Amino acid sequence: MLNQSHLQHQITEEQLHHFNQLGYLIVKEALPEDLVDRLEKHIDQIYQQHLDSGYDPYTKSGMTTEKNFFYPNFLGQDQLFVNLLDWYKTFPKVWGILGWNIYSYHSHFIIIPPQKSEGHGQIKPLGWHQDSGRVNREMEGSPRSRLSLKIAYMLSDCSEPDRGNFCIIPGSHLQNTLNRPTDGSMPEKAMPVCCNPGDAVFFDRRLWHARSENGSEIIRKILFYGYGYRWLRPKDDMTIPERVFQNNDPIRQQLLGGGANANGHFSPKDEDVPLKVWLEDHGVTLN
Ligand SMILES: O=C(O)CCC(=O)C(=O)O
Repeated sequence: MLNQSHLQHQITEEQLHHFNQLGYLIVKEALPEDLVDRLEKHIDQIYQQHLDSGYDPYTKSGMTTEKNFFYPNFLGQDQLFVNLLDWYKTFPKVWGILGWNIYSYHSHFIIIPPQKSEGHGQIKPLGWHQDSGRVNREMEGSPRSRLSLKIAYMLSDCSEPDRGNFCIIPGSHLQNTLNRPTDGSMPEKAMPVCCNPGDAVFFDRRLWHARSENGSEIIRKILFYGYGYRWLRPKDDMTIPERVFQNNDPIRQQLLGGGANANGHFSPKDEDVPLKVWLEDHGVTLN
């Protein structure tokens, strides 16, 4: 439920400038320690179930020897995950960047256990990419349009490099292509994001980013929440149980993909976008 705390955590001019110029923004201590612990327990349980069954939900086959774990579409798994959709320290910055005609089109979490293989430490190219797959081929323009962003919530300690850090190239969201060194080393200006548990990293979908190897003893855990415009198709199957959907207020229902009809994704009426109504009622005017 949105309240005064949300209004106090709206994006500042300086933060917006940072995000627009560099394609990312770090919000320190976005989540309190006890919430990080609870979230971590929940994803650990899901991970353990898959370790026990040996099934990898991403590849839809067996787990790899590294036991890396990419778990998409997790919102409907627990109310705790839904609660983060409109978290007071982060969500106001989402509406400050994208506006009010938005929802969560995609969520996933990624766990990377310490890598024990002999190959660790050798230079291997990272999987640098922009989000949204074919959009980056089929959409015209340079730079292409932003369309969406993600928030990465750190659940494990990534305050030093080599802990499976999320890696980015600041400012690269404005370039459609990336020069990758042929020897596999990091592209120019690439850097690991070093953050503590509870920190949140916002990033523009166009920002070139990659996950890196985990040479530490710490299991790397990050939750990713994607937000995009309501006319953007979901990337997830959006298997939100009806019970979970109904148990949430209209703004969360909007964020879970609710709306009166298809046309309302493009030309929303107030009933499609309770977030807009709430913002207007509280004196926040956005385009
Ligand atoms: O796990 C990571 O650090 C990278 C995640 C990623 O590439 C993505 O969310 O698109």
